[in-house]
Amino acid sequence: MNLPLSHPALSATDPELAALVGAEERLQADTLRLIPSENYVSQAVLEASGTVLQNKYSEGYAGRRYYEGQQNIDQVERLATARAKALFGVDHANVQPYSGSPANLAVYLAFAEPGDTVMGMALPMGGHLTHGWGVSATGKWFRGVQYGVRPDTGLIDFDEVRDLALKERPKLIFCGGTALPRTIDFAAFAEIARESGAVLVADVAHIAGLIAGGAHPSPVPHADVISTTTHKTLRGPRGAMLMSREEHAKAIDKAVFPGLQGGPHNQTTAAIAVALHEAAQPSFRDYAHAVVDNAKALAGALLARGFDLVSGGTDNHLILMDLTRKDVPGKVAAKALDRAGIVVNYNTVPYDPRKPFDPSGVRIGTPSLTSRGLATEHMPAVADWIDRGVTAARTGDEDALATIRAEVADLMAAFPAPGLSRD
Ligand code: DSN
Repeated sequence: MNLPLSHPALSATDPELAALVGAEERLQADTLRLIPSENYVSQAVLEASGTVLQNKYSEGYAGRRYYEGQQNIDQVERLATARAKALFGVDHANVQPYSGSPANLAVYLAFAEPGDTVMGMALPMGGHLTHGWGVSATGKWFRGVQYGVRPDTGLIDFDEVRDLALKERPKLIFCGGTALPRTIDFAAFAEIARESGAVLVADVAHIAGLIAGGAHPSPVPHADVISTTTHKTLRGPRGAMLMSREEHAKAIDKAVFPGLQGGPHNQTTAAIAVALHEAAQPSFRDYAHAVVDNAKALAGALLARGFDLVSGGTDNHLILMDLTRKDVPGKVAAKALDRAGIVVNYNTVPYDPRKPFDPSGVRIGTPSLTSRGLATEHMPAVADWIDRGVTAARTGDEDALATIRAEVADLMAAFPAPGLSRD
């Protein structure tokens, strides 16, 4: 590996900032990145997102802009849109949302009025802030009612979801979230949405790449609207997309622009187009399946080491560990693992008796390590480092953390990261 990478203009103009970029490149190369919502984009995606498309204002949509000079930008956006439609098999795609939260807010604008009831999974159960949780604008401006998972299984109780939907008659029902280790049953949600007269929104931000690669069932044709970020398992730039049936296309487009946003970030649209092209290749199917295989192998290795996993394991890219029985708070463990070169995030677990800023759990996932080529045979070593790191967190053994950090860097050096290696 050839780090730091050369950024000649940046280094000449702003060496202070260039040094920070170089340090981040080194960090991403040397560490085992296990945050399930992160990944490594390809060099092609990186290049597309750093182009002169940055310089252009393009309010409106292809062929219907408020600024001239769109000869190329229109084609870029049409390409991204066509690729999204083909990859996910949808009638309509809007690639302009700046990220996941604005994308979801656009859905509210398209289908609900302030004060309307909306339903989603509670944040501490694995949902997302924008699914009507109280501290979010979506919970302040709308009346959020929330479902969870069963305490005994860690799984969604569809009888509870149905009862709540029929009682509350929400305008929108969100399925999906940020800490869900199990397959989402889109058909079951669709039936409940139909019975209760709600618009079903599948927020597949975490699993979009798995869906594209055939490693998770698709929300098509069950969901009315599909919302996703583009930078998680889909391995694109930081951005988002909204997809739907034709009947909702106008409402969604109007909500994104002019309802909520100004000019689209054209350099991001270009990079989304590249990522969608990459995700349509046969090798991406292999990637998506390898992400799940790795997560299952890692879950098995953690269970063998006495870790409690919410729902008892995983069907996807994500594992939620409850460290209560390990006698280490999630935050203490996450910070110790960070010192050991293993990057995770602390997370609430369902029915967590601790506070969100100091919860009982740690959330991990396999998208990034799989992008580097690690396979199931490496998962026992990863589980072993996590186990030793959590033990060292409990005992305050900084030497043990330093030893793990060196071992991690050693393995990572053998698996160059996309976007960070120049051969
Ligand atoms: N921040 C994202 C995640 O980590 O899952 C959700 O918005």
